[in-house]
Amino acid sequence: MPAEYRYKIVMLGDGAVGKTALTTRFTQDHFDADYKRTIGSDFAVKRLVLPGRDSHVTLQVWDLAGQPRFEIVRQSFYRGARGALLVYDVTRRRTFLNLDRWRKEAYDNTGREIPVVVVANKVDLEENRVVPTEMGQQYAKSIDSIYVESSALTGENVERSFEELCTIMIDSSRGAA
Ligand code: G3D
Ligand code: MG
Repeated sequence: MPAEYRYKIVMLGDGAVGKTALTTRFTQDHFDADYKRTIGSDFAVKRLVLPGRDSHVTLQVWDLAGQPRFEIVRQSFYRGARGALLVYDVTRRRTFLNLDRWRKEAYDNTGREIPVVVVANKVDLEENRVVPTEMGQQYAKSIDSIYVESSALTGENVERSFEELCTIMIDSSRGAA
């Protein structure tokens, strides 16, 4: 019998880095350029089978619009979160530099360090790229995390980002048990 897991995860990162596009691509397997700006917070559910792990995971993926005005929205967003995709846009340096702010916000709201995967999104825009691979890799390593390059537009590595996070969450919950 495969092991069954159920996790809530949150999408973190600056506005327009592709959090909603990645969530949509992952949960509905398509890229919707007209997907409405996230209002408040919202979640989608996806069930996945982890390759080589004999594990089934039901993921509740929470997506938030920027910095919500209401503290209550932020509290319910982070409540019970077990992991996060820390997303930046490889064509905008500031979104990379702000990753630590998002980690701090997650820490302040969950009271602990949750497992994260660093996601360098929009790698299809190679000609506009300003954050090189090595920089992202180095950052991920410095926070003891995993680095993935993705494109919500082409679908490249979208599923993998979520799968890597699931693997880390499973391992850390085993470690805690
Ligand atoms: P957010 O949820 O983090 O705020 P969105 O970001 O998912 O709303 O994406 C912001 C914009 O970037 C959207 O464009 C979206 O289509 C685009 N985008 C997201 N991911 C990718 C990607 O991997 N490659 C490219 N080329 N574009 C991407 P619009 O024009 O609708 O604002
Ligand atoms: Mg969004």
